[in-house]
Order: sequence, then C-alpha cells, then structure tokens
Amino acid sequence: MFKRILIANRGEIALRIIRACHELGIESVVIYSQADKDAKFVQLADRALCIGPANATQSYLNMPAIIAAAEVTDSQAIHPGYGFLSENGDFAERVQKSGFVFIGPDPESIRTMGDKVLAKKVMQKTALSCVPGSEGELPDDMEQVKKIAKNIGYPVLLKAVGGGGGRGMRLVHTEAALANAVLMTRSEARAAFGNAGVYLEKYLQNPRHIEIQVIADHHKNVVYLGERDCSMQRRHQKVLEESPAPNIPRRLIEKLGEKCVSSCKKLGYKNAGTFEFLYEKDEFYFIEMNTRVQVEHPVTEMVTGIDIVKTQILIANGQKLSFKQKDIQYRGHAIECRINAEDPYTFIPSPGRINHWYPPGGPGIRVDSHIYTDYQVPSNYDSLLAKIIAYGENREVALGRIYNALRETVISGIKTNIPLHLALLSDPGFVAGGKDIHYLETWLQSKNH
Ligand code: MV4
Repeated sequence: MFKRILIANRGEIALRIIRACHELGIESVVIYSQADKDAKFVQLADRALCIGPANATQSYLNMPAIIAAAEVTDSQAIHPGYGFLSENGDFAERVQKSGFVFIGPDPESIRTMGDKVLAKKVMQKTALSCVPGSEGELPDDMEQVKKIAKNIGYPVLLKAVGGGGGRGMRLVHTEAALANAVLMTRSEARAAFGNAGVYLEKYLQNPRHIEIQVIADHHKNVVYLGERDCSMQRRHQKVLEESPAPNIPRRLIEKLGEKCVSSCKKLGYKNAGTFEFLYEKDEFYFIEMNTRVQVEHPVTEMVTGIDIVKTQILIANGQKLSFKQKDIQYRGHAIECRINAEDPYTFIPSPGRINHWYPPGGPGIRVDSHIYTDYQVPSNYDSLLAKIIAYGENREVALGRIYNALRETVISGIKTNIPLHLALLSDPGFVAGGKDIHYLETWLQSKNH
C-alpha cells in the first residue's frame, strides 16, 4: 500500500481524502495557499506545504509546485479531488511522468471525456444513446450549419466542445438567430477553453439530471453504484442531490447502469467516474462523463455502504475491487444539501469570519465540512462550507432528518443558504419528488413576486 499520499485540493474534499488515507493507514500530505494557512485540512494532515499565494493559478493550479511538493515529501500518489486540476489530462500525465500515481483515470480517458464531442462519439460506439444532434463539430459554412439545425429541429442547444457543466452553451430558437449564436459561442469558447469548436443538440425542454456512479479497477472489474438525482440546481450549480432518484422505475436504472459498466469495459476506463444523463419521457440521453470524484458522492456512499474515496485509493494502488455488482445493495434514501456562504435570496457570496459553528447530529446525519468556530471563509474560492447529508430508510424519513438537521445547524457571522434549503424542503412540489432541472429556478422566481 502507499505510505504517503499528496492531496492536491482544499476545503471539505481535502478533509474527506485525509480521512480516507488515515482509515487506510496512509500518511496524508496537503499543499495549501497562503489564504488557507489556518484551514482545518492543513491542521489535520500529517504534513502541509504552502505552495503559493491565494490566487489559485499560483497555488492549487500550479503543476510544477504540486509535483515538487510530492517530491520533497516523498509522496507516492496524488489525489486531485474535484475542480482545480482534477480533470486536466496534462496534469495527470505530468504526475505519472514524474513517477507518481495519479488517483484517477488515465490521462487519455480524461482528455477523451474533456472533449465533449469525442466523448459522445465513443459513448455512441459503445451503444449508449445520446441526445440527437450534429454529427460531431459544426463546419464553418453557415449554410451547412443551418441545414444541420433544421434537420435536428428547433429549439437547438449550441454547446462548446471544450465546455461542460453548463459552460459555453447557447439556446437557439430560430434559424434567424443561428448564425450570430454560432459566432458568439465560438468566440466565447475560444477565450474560455482555447477551443472554438461547437456542436448542436436537440434542446430537451423538461429533462431531469440523472447521473450514474461507476467504479473500475485495473483488472477489468467495473461496478455501478446506482444513480443520483441532481435536478435541483441554479445556474448550473447543484443545490441538493439525492439517491435513489424518485419515481424512476428501478429496472430502467439497472439497464442504464449495466450499459455504463459495459461502456467502461470497452473503453478500459479506470477509477471513479460519473455518467451524466438527461432523463425525459422514460428515456436517458448521455451528455457528459466526469472523470473525478464528485461533490455529491456521499449520497451514493450512504445508500450503498461503499466508501468511494477509499476505493479510489485502493484501485490506484492496483488492488482488485473487493465487491462485485451482485454485492451492491441499495438501502434507504440519502439527501445532500450543499451549504454555501452566500445570501439565501440574492446568492451574493458572503465570505468572512464564522462566529459560531454548531453542526447537526443524530441518527442518519453526516456532515462533510472543513469549517470551525472563528474560521475565516476566504473570498478566493468557491463558497461551499459544508455538505449536510441525511440518510433514512425511505425518502420521507431522510427528508424529515435533513430538515431537522438544518434547523439545528448554527453558522453565525456570515450568511448561508440554509434558509433556502429549509424553504425548498417545505415545498410540496419538491417533497413530491421527481422535478425537472428548471424546477428550482422557476420556484425561486415565483417566490420573488
Ligand atoms: C442540455 C439541456 C437540454 N437539452 N442538453 C447543462 C449542463 C450540461 N451538463 C448540460 N446541460 C444541459 N444540456 C440538451 N440537449 C439542458 C441542460 C441544462 C441542465 C442540465 C443538467 C442540470 C441542469 C441544467 C440546467 C439547465 C440546462
């Protein structure tokens, strides 16, 4: 087993990875920026190296500094967490070329899935159905583009090849609006991703966002760990996630999960991955694959009992999965609320000092958080303060537990979105379950009148 792992991340996920390391008897090393000098993950790691200033470009995105930190600490593997360099194929390659194990898939898999057109192509080849759309990238000739869009049928969604997670998208309702939309999306994509490639998809009006968690070892064993419903989002930021997805027939999820496993086997995919689908009228359409551990992985851990982060480390170490598909049982229901440092109504970030933190507890409650009383929330990074996760034998019990957990949670000194969660959890539409990706934003607008 690895003796020492370097964690190239911060916040709650750095802490989550430290805990997995310590459970496995592995020493944890963290790198941190000057803004994080008083962070909990710095205190709880066995070693911590400050590698640069607050600006992520010079710290959490600084590849040479991270690799140098792995060298001087004699670490054997690097866990990238989520965000930052986690889906950067060049980083994964540099980690490997420097003699360290990258805890994640091969650089080639990361690059393939980072190119959203290539990802769709390879998935289609493995028999996964995708949203109908252009065959690959759009040509420059606008007349041809118009023909392609007409064939798909309006409205169409323009997406950047280098985008993902909702970045670099534009909805087009008519042929009259198409040419300008293509030019604008191309130039934005060139600036944001260094790739002006765009493609077209049929716009699905009211889908749900359903994702399948997979985990694959280096010995051709692949298992899916059920699904998550991530439809409750605002501006492509997930707010609340749950598993299982309410009101979807189990046999449809099983069929989909088996397809994801078969795709992974064909592609030689390794480590943790997430297949993202849009679900509409009993059909699943593949849109993207994420090649990292995700923020919402705890809901899957709660209903399957599988420790995803620990499994990632064991797999990277060359070990075989200790479970087979038939061993995976789904028990009960889990709901995760993302607690952010922000105004619950305007969503304006609210960094600052936490005067008091009283975390919730009791049966079925899990808190993944790096905050503490007197912690100064820096303004340089995302505003995630805590993930509060509730487990119950069914959705009703989980809903009751998460509601009560949020009511007893105290985070004073800064604003948080806890009031928003409490309101959403009291909404009869949400409680009924199975709402689409527009539900939260529509509900927010209706409340502002
Ligand atoms: C779509 C779509 C409708 N039709 N594609 C946004 C994030 C990125 N992963 C893909 N996204 C979407 N792609 C087609 N063909 C609607 C969305 C979308 C969305 C998807 C998942 C969760 C929230 C969303 C919010 C708005 C739009």
